[in-house]
Amino acid sequence: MILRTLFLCFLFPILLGAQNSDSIYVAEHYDFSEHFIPMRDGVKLYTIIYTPKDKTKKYPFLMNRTCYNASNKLNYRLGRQPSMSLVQDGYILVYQDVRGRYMSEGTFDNMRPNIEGNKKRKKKEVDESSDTYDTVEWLLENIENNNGKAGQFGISYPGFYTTAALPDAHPALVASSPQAPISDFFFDDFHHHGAYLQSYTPAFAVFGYQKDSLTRTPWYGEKISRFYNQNIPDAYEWYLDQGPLSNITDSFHFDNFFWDQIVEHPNYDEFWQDRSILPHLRGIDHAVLTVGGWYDAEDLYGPLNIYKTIEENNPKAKNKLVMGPWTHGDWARPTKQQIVNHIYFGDDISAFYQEQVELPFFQEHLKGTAKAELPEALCFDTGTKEWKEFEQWPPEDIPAVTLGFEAGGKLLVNEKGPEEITFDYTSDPSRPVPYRSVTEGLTFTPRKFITDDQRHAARRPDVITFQTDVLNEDLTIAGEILAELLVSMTGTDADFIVKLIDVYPADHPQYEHNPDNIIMGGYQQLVRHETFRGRFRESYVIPKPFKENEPTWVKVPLQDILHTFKKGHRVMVQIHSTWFPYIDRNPQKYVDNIFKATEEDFIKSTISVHGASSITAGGNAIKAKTNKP
Ligand code: PG9
Repeated sequence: MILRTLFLCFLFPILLGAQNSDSIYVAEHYDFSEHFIPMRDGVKLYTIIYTPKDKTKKYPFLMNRTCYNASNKLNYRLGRQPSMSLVQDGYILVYQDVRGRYMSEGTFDNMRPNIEGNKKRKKKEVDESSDTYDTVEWLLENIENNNGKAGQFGISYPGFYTTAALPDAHPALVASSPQAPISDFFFDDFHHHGAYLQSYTPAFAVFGYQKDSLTRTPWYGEKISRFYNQNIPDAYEWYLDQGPLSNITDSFHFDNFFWDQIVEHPNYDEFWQDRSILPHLRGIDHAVLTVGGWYDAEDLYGPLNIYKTIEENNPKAKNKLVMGPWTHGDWARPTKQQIVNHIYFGDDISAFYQEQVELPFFQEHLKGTAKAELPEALCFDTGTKEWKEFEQWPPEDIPAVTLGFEAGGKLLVNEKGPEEITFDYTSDPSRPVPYRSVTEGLTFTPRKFITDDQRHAARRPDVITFQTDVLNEDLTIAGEILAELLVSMTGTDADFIVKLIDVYPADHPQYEHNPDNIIMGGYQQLVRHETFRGRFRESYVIPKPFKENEPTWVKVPLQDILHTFKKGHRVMVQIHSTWFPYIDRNPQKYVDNIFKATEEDFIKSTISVHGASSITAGGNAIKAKTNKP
């Protein structure tokens, strides 16, 4: 016993390197094993399994399938996935490299399309659903001391794998938590309604890796590493200096199959449609807890639309939604103070979620040791900074508001503006609207902009800005937002960026937690934004140029919010047509594929937004007025 204590207290941490107490806990309470699990087509998937040492009880499986290297979970370093609340509650923890990634055999396919078909166990075709099915079957038969039940969770791309297991799920799979899941790559991550997120370009590094190599370490490729490793103090100027996206293709074209897919499929063609998991979310009868962050700049479309699609198509599913004041994956981090850029939302918000939401969810469905009593939708109001419970999402008992535009930059509430006026600006792709209020270096993916101050944009002539009078009472907007813009232009193509902004009163006090000592008086906090590439206004599949100076409707669906604009604040809307380098520049002269546009294609365009335009904010605004996702 003395030697064991000595090992654990002194030698073990040294052996594990500077491991934290979590790793020591895992090593003390779990046994580790590695496996190559055979799928129905013979391909073997590398799987790491941690089984509780205490054999007096039987445990459910809790599985995480990933394209980001299961080997990161070696040496008891689980990286807070799942949370320590779950680790201490005791589960058989399973981490698997998906087909064709890292140590697993087979060929990787980006967002591998789901193969429709009941009970795939009788079919030889494979997809993520059948791979998960076969994995659960093998675990039940080969891992001792299991209680016959399996759960799964995943954040981001792993969240897609969690979702992709839902159709034709194994009967033992009874609890799933897709967290910031990708649902459709044409609306998540790299694209926003057809516009490319240029600031995301370094993120391709995670896919600069050779498809078929059996390796524990990623291979980023020499050229993409240039993006990944260099110190660029001003991404706005650097990307502008790069010129059109076609120059970026030349920079790291041969290292990256994913970039080639983006470039060769600029429209919502079958390549992207086949990879959306949304059309397959049927026949689901087990518990699903979908989690997202209101400030998740990578995957916000995914959690909202996966929850809504399951809700619409699966009456038997015990389908819940949690939306917190988080950026990508914050809820899984041990963050004490939840701060997004300069905005402080409160303490222990992630701990609350881990201990009071996620843990009881899995305990209830995998062990029967708790009754989670979760509401249908648990959503954080980012204005009042408090959790609110809803019987449905979007709620129908909070009325949607209509926002209209009047001369002089007046934003009207529940009133449309005069149709005869127009609001004109000249959009110049050589001097695009910066997406940050400060100079920012190269980012792996964009984050801080999402609650950033918008005063730098409000002062630009190529941004049209409208704001309400000072609110004399709180105004809560809950649900979807749809901007219906009647526009005309001297060019033949354009993007439309629509922003909803919370304007603080001039005397707003500083925040308690304000590491950058930002003056909050007059702060114009971005609440929600969206970019719509106008060529897709009639169809994401068949883009269409604009006719010069012909008034044309463009409907811009913004992601849901739950935000109370407090008494004394104002509501602001900004509309413009460049937002750089967050969004790639639209040449504004129609070309078939903007990824292949050349310098000569880029033109200035005078754009008019007509007074008939308006925004509907709240409830099912998008669903009610469009047939688009
Ligand atoms: N959705 C995020 C991502 C996807 C693809 C490339 C880079 C990032 C994620 O999985 O984190």
